[in-house]
Amino acid sequence: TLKACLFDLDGVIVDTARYHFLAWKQLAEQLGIDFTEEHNELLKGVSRMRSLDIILEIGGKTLSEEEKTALANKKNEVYLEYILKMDESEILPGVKSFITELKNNHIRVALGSASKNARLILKRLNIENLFDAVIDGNKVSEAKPDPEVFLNGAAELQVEPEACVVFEDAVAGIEAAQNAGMFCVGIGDITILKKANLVIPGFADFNLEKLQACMQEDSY
Ligand code: G16
Ligand code: MG
Repeated sequence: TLKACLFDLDGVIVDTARYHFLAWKQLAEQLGIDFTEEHNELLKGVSRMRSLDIILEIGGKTLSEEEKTALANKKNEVYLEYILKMDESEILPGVKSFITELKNNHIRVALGSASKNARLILKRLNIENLFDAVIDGNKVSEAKPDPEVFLNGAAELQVEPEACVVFEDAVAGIEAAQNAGMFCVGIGDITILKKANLVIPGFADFNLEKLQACMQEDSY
């Protein structure tokens, strides 16, 4: 039976990918690297340092660790300027009422994000109090598709992985959920997220009853 739901942040609760893109784009331009929205897809769900490595690979540049740390910090400062302007209106449609429905049904809720800024974003969206646990980029060492982030979430909630459902928009995140032995709901395009147990375009037309019906049907 379902006891807990674990949510990815970017692409599931809020669309911060746009702000990551604008901040990386600004940095790439300063480095003389042409960074496009198509390239940005490669960064989804990936850590900050790995994102920088991908951009440097695109531009064919090699830098020292010190230089990379300075650039990653610089990008984050620009990103934070966007984040600090966010408010509740940026929560994606239906997700807040779905989480509220889970809480009303005594299902525990956690965040499982690669972002080190996750708590700040939850605060800006005024939904930090909805989460029983927050596992973010400060708490994990292994990036998705490693299951660490979701296994830590289950452990903090004191729920066995088999009783957890993960909501993810990135392929690496879906793989992480599967590596953790959890039922996974993909948020987005079914042709990209085909490995998920269930794929929905968003939470607008979704509820707990539908989730439970799909979990029963699934051979999982
Ligand atoms: C998010 C984004 C990634 C970003 C990562 C790290 O992950 O999808 O693009 O690189 O966080 O973010 P930060 O630089 O804020 O630590 P998720 O797991 O929430 O989708
Ligand atoms: Mg995501």
